[in-house]
Amino acid sequence: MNNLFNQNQPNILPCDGELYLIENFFSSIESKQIYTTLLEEIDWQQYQIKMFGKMINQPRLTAWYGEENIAYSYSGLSLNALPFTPLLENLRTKIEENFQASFNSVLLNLYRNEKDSMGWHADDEKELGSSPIIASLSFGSTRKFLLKHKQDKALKLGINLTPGSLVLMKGTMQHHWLHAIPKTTINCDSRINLTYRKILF
Ligand SMILES: O=C(O)CCC(=O)C(=O)O
Repeated sequence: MNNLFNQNQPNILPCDGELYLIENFFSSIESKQIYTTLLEEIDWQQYQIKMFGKMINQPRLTAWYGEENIAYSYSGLSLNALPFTPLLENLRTKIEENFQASFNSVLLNLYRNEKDSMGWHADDEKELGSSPIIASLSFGSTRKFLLKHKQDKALKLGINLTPGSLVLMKGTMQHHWLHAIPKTTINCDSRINLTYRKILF
């Protein structure tokens, strides 16, 4: 079994956690096929969240898939997982085989254009355990992934998430770093992101 960590994959974070970027985890042809299938067959939902006492649309569409009876709460939403589709299962297997990790669910985000975004947050929900491994795949348009250290405000990073790329977040990263996908002024088509996670209870 492959383990990409054994191939001297560099950690992009300077301290306090691990983040690995594997560009071309999927080829350009594979990425286009995966993107088209996900766009068509995923049950995309527009959820609302409460902000400053008002219900507003989340600035993206989302979906939640996983093994039976997996529920997940984030941003005040409580989601019950739909069963993995064959494609979601295949993507999971490919990541698990390459990293010797295991996942039981996936959160999908559809950023329809440059105005869609994800605010600053850490994936630190208690269901994920204290130092989760999260694998994040990107398809469609390239978007910027921003990172900032929670305590040391001078520590900031930005990486381009190109189609077919995989980001792996590990170790204490979620304790010390926030991440976000900001809106952009440059017009762009949609992007699909999948974050495979292991829900512990
Ligand atoms: O779209 C992305 O790359 C980020 C997704 C993310 O931060 C999340 O699902 O928690």
